[in-house]
Amino acid sequence: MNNSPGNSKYRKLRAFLFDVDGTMSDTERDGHRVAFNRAFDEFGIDWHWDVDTYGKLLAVTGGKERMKFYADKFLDQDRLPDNLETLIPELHQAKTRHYTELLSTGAIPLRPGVERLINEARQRGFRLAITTTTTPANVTALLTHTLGADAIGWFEVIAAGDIVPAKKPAPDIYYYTLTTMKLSADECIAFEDSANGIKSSKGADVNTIVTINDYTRDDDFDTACLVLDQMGEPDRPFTVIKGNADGHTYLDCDLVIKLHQQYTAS
Ligand code: XBP
Ligand code: MG
Repeated sequence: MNNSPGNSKYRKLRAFLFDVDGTMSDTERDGHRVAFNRAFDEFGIDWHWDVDTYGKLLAVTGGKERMKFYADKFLDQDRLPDNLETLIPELHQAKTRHYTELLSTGAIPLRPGVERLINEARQRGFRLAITTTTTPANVTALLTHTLGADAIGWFEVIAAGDIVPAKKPAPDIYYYTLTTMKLSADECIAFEDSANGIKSSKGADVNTIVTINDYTRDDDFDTACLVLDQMGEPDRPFTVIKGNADGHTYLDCDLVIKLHQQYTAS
């Protein structure tokens, strides 16, 4: 089956693969960062990640990996807690608790256009998946508190956290998703917000649409199909940062299909 009847050079687009942090929602600065700091306070550890420091720490994906990176690269090695190896998973558990509590207050909404695009994709029969580095409980909390209790069931695969050993920028989380859905890369499109995200998706050959945020606006998105400031709404047009939106002012399924055709044409 092809998107254009009688034209065999196009693969049919079947699935939308969504990154979570930064793409579906601006979770990093006012969500994850705050939750890390609350966990440090709870454990009586004198670490504090301000907004700028956290931007540097985002070079490493995964909360446990990020704390290890901070301890290795940002701290005086003579002042590290002795029990760092066991402390990090404990801190991370506390951080996940603080993060999900924060989401349950409704403090962190979805980004513009995300809910609209998901609804349209569902109506038009596209298959959906989540491909993220964050902990599964965080995905459940975000989807539940923004889209409702049923939303987790809209996604055929929730590929998250430690489900693959090598996190983004490694392509493993995308390979896992494609294998589980029994789809090839050219039947999918990914939505990402960061250089680590697009390295991962494109590493698995999945074409990718990027919506930037304050932490990622200077990242390298050379391989993206389209780079936008946000997905946009009918009354809130996006700004195109790179690529051709073909006259569209917000990201809908027709634009996603066009980009997919353009980028998978042989
Ligand atoms: C998300 C991440 C995660 C979160 C923290 O990246 O890097 O580490 O910041 O989540 P992406 P955990 O958007 O590319 O998936 O603390 O649950 O690991
Ligand atoms: Mg992201």
